[in-house]
Amino acid sequence: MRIAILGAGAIGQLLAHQLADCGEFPLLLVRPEHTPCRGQDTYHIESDQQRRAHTFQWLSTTADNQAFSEIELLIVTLKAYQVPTVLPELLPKLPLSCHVLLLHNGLGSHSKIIPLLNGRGLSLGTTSQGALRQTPQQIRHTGKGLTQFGPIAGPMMSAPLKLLLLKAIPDSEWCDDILQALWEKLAVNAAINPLTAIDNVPNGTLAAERYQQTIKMVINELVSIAHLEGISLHCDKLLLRVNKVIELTAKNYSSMQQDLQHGRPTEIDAINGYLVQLAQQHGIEAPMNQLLTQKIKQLSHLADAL
Ligand code: KPL
Repeated sequence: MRIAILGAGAIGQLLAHQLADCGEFPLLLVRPEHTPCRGQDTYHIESDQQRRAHTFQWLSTTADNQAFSEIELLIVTLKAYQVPTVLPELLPKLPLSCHVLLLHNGLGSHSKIIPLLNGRGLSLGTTSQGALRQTPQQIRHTGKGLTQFGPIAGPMMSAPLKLLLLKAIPDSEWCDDILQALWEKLAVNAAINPLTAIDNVPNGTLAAERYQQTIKMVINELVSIAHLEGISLHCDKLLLRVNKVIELTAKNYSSMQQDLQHGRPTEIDAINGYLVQLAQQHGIEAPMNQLLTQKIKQLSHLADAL
């Protein structure tokens, strides 16, 4: 099987190692700034238990290469805001039989990709596995976590590809109703990510009583918007889930906290910003999600200005 990964950051590399552990070495698709346009490198992964290394071939996304026509599954681990700019240029190079899996925090990017699929199948997914990039080719696997994926448009992922992913990725599951699963994960990210980024604190700090009212407001707004989108969620269940993640990842810093601290763009538009956008479309208000979105944008602009 020929699998390619677009977005060889921490999560992309983690999946590459996990697939390689099952004997499937994915092709890494990288930005065109690399010269020459194809090559191979050894990538390292470490965790508390072990260190290991695998050699992966990589190919520039702008290369004119026969290798693209052999790709059966493209796993996209770009950030949500990169998907609509990077993927449309690559799609025409992929065979019509290629299946695409988008795996990122937040929701919404798929609606820009569906019209461009031209008959290709699309799945969506989310992972709570933790990984940190230490050098361009070295990552640390910082936490276990659930990975869920499932169909959203076009032909379904083939059974052999599905089985391979389920075998390679620990704690992974196939969800026929992936949108429901993604909304539940969106609730976790909408509550934890902006608050930890604004206050520059690890996830565990949000267990303090002073954050609970804000978290409740974020979740209540999300549940109302989800309802208008035909997704049924329950505030109490989501609050329990958010607080469980806060407890389990207490020492970790959220991805948005890290993005803001490193001066990188954040995923706010695909998380709380997406909720605000949907609320506007439905003619309702989402004041807490709007406030958090504005604060993150202000802090990002401040960081840009420095
Ligand atoms: O997914 C996460 C993130 O940081 O983006 C959580 C679950 C909040 C863990 O930090």
